Amino acid sequence: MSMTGTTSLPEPRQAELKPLFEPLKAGDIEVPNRIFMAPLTRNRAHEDGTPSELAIDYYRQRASAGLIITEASQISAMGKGYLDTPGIHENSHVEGWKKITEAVHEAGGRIAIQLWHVGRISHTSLLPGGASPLAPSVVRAKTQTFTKNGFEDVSEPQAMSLDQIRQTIDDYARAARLAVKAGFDGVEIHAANGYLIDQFLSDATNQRDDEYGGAIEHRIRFLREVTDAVTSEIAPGRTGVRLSPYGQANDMSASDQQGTYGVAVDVLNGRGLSYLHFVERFSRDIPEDVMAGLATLAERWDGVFVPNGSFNAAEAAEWIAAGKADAVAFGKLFISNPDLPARFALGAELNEWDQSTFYGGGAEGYTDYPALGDQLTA
Ligand code: 8OZ
Repeated sequence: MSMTGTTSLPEPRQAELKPLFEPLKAGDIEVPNRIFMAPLTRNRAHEDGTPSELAIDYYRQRASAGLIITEASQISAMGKGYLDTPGIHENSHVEGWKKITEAVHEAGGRIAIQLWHVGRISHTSLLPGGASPLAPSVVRAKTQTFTKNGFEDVSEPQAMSLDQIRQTIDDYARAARLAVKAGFDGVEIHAANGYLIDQFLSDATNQRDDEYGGAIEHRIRFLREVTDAVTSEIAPGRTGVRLSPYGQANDMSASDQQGTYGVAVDVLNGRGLSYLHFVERFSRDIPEDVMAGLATLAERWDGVFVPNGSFNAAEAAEWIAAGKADAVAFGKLFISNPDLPARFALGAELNEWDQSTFYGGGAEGYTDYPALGDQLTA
C-alpha cells in the first residue's frame, strides 16, 4: 500500500518544515496540510474528454496533498486546445470524474477541478466542425499546440460575439454544476497562462471596443462575470482562481502588469473565495522587480494565497512562516513523487521527473512513480 490519506503523515523531522503541516481553512475547504498539488496537463484522457481509468490511480496515489487541483479541464468543446485533455461538459465526463473523486476521498484526500477555456490557443482540427478558436479579438498567438499531427501553429481565432461570450459564461456555470455532481470539493477558475480569461485581461490580446474591452475596468468584466456564474453554482468558499501576472506563456504580454492584475485582484476580493493561486515563475531566475511586483499583488489579496513555481520544501515553509503564502502548490515534484508530503516530512530522497512522459502516453511516467512504502516492500 502507498502512503496516502491524511492520518498516515509522519511528524516533520525538520522543525523548519512544520508550517507546511499545519491545517488550513481555504474558504470552505479544510485542508490538513499546506502542500497543494498544482494543476498538471497530462494528455491521457479519452478522445471524448472522459478521464481515463488510469487517472483514478494517478489521483488516488496523490491523495495526501493538502488539496489536489486537477489538470485543466475544458468547460466546452470549444474550450479545448490540445489533444486528449479531459472535459467537464458531458455526463460521461461526470461519470469518469466521479470515480476519481470517490477514490481520492476514500484515500482521505480533497480534490478541486480546474475549469479551463483555452480561447485562441487551439487549432481548427481540435474544435467542433473545424471551427476557428474563440478569442476576444482576432490576434493570433505565436505559439504551437499539440494535435493529431504533432506540434502545430495555433489557428487564427475569431472575435467572440456578445452571444458567444454569454454562451461561454453559461458553459462555466454548467461546468461548476457538473463539478458538484461529480463530487469535487471545489473548482479552480483557470485565469492564467494566456488562456481565454487572461486573453480578455491583457490589452495585447483584447482589442475590443465594447463593454468587454478597452480600459481595464472593461477588460475585467469577463473574469467578473465568469466568477459570478461559477459561484452561482458552487459556494465562493469552494472556488479558487489562478492568475499569472507577468506571465509570458502562450505569447502573453500586457502593457501595465501591476495595473491589470491589481484590478483583477480587486475584483476577486471581498467574495469569500477559497483561495487565490499565482503562477509565480516557471523557472527560478525571475527578475527581482517581477518578484516584488508579484508580492505587492499578493498583499492586495484579502484571502488565502497559494503561490506556485519551482519551490522546494524549505522555501515553501519559509514563505508560509513569513506570512508570504498560506499554502504552496507543487507541480513537477508531484508528478514524480505521489507521496510528496510524506517525503518532505521524513526528509526522504525525491524521485526525479522524466519530462518525456509529461504529456500523453500511458502508465509510464504517470502511475508508476514509486511511493516510499512501495520501495520498502519492493
Ligand atoms: C502544459 C501543456 C498544456 C497546457 C497551462 C493548462 O499552462 C496548461 C498547460 C500546460 O496552464
